[in-house]
Amino acid sequence: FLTEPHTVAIVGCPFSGGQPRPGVDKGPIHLVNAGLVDQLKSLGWAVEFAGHHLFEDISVQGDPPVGIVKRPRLVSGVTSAVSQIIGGHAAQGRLPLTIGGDHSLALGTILGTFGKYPNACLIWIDAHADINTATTTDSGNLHGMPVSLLLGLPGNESIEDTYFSWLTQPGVGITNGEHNKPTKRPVLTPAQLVYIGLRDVDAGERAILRQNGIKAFSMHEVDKFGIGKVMEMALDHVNPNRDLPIHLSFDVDALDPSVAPSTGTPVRGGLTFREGHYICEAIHETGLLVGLDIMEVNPSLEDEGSVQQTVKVGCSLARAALGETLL
Ligand code: 4U7
Ligand code: MN
Ligand code: MN
Ligand code: MN
Repeated sequence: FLTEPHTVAIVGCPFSGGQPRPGVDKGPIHLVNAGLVDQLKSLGWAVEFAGHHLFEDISVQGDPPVGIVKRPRLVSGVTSAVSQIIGGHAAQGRLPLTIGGDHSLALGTILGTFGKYPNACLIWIDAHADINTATTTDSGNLHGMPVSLLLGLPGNESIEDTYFSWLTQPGVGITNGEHNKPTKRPVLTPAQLVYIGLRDVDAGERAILRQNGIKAFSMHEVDKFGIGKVMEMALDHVNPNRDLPIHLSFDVDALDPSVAPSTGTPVRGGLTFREGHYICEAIHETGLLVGLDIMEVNPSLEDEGSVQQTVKVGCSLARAALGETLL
């Protein structure tokens, strides 16, 4: 990993199957219609965008819930397709920018980039930890569960083997003792992950974060230390020598609802406009960004003005992560 890619591939994923509210599948269309392609070109990037991925071939028939986990077959089908698309861009040296769509899509985006960059780190910006398992989830919505599946945490047995067996990396020196067969390993380890922006973490998720020693900077730490120091500490944790590739997964609900109102699960007390942009700018400054997600823009929620505001913020976060500066 030496060269920064100079082509960004915009991967539009109009998908809402990881949660119940219609409209989040219209997010990517709005972001592109707002001029995202030309905005990134103006920053000096070659931009590849070949239309949105409709995932029409993925079966929706016969997709019963597993326990309360909803639409496992659909989410699995779409996100495994996403992982192939993202993996292809990464393999070609392009920087994939996935625009969602709900955050279950990160199952695919992160496997995609970590397939090419297995030692990368994941910076997850969100009001939520999205680390419920099939056992801890109260909603059954897979957009609240991608991180637990990526980490291969216990509690997902009921869906893992049937639906998410593809969500692994080839094993490296790990063998299954009894048969001495190479086995698969999770996409991610807890040490490769850091959160910023959390403020709505379920009890089961808190236990998971604690038990796995996962580093998280909640809004409390953002208030206490300021976003500059928090970014430094976050990078020190997952990227101490500033030499590892970075995947940034940004859920717009990390921002305060006054900044990004049109999203499915808004939570008050979030990041300011500048705090959100500072995170993206600081990651750009590392020169290590290899994958970017802008997720959970839902243009069917709130009034037209709020929608425009949220869509514009989504575009400007992407621009900040891809090098837009203030001076
Ligand atoms: B998002 C929740 F219970 N934790 O599991 C759940 F609060 O991608 C919310 O961050 C998940 O928007 C939010 O359903 C998922 C809930
Ligand atoms: Mn969220
Ligand atoms: Mn999320
Ligand atoms: Mn949300």
